[in-house]
Amino acid sequence: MQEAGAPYELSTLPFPPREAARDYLEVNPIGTVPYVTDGDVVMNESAAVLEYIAAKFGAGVLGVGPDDPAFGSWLNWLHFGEAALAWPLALILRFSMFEPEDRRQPYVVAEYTRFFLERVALVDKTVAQQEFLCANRFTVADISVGYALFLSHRMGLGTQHPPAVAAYLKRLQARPAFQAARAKQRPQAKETITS
Ligand SMILES: N[C@@H](CCC(=O)N[C@@H](CS)C(=O)NCC(=O)O)C(=O)O
Repeated sequence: MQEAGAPYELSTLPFPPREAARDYLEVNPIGTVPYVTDGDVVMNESAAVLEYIAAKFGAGVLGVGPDDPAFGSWLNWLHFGEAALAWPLALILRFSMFEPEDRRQPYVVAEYTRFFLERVALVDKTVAQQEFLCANRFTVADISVGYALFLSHRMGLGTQHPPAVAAYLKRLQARPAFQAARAKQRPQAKETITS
């Protein structure tokens, strides 16, 4: 929404909400984030939310249309971020940090770290040759993949990002909309963590 220059309201939650914010289950029974509403529309799949925002608020510049030769590549990267990159990170986080110590699983963490980094190598090949993932411009596919890279960086995996990926993530983080989104999250995140 920041990239689209559209207004939005943000609420952050302690994680995982199914344990730390039980009331949230009344809103989203599966307890996951993100959870997005727009009037009567309710969505909880990240790639679908990005496609929705691009189509509805992106004024044609955040998405790629079916007549564009980059359409297939755009859809692929848009889904790659969530369907290939983000879920191994969720497993790593869960079994290295969120489970009680006696249920942590170093083998799962090591295996899915390897798995994640193999997939990052595919991003590396692409961003070593071009500024953005597809269409020669920034799109919501860069948000999808960029989010997973950003999360992995925050988890301490940034030192294992190949150089072109590290440079790509830096480019994304320098974007004014990224900076503005972070500034909006920060005060709420502080409150959530200390409460
Ligand atoms: N496929 C969903 C995944 C949503 C999801 O599982 N989110 C994780 C965080 S990455 C979550 O909320 N987990 C909470 C839990 O495991 O209870 C998406 O596209 O966003």
